[in-house]
Amino acid sequence: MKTPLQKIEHGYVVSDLHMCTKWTSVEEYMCDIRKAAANADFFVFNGDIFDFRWSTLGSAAATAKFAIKWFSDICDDFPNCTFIYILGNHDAHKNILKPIAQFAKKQDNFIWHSSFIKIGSSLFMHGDLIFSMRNKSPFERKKYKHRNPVRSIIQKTYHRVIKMGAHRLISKVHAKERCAKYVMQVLEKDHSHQLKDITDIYIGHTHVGFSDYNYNNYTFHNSGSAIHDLQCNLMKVR
Ligand SMILES: [Mn+2]
Repeated sequence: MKTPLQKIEHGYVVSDLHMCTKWTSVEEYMCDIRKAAANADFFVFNGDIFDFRWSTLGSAAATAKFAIKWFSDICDDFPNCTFIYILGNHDAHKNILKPIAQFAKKQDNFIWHSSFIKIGSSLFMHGDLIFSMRNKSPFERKKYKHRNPVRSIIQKTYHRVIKMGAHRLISKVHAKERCAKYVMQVLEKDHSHQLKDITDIYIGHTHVGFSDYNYNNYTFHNSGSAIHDLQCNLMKVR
């Protein structure tokens, strides 16, 4: 029987690594991620860690296989750290569900959830379920992608657009004030019971990193993104 998270003193969070894409800059951050994991009780990977839509691996199955291998390696390298994987819109794919559930069963220091986790007084969620109007509850992921990655020729075009700075431009729209205000509105509207004893809310998804932003008696944090030209915000959990 798994007994995760007995110690929650030292934790870290990161999100939006968008691994498997042409535009991930994850390699720049791996050294810091591993250093943090070496001294952590837990490490939250808060969604869009792998990118099934823009994967260069040719298929959803190959991308899922990569994901399991990646978590398997890091879990084995740091057995004293519990790794927590929350899905985002780019890794909520049908192909990952069965393998990740099987992996969690056999790996003692790994847990996952489709949409959120609470650790102490902190709430972690990727953020896509909050920003999606179609979704009823940000605490319950109902839909999963099923398609294979887009074709290589389209990826090349999209890569060119990213290189031109489109992502930085989109980032400006998601200023921290706006982001916190919107998240708060959604969570307090129908889900205020989920906020009991919560002081800190950690999200990703908008790709704009910020820490310690106080709004409405809560403290908001966003872990940014490891995409070229953007800043990945690896954070220590308060
Ligand atoms: Mn996302």
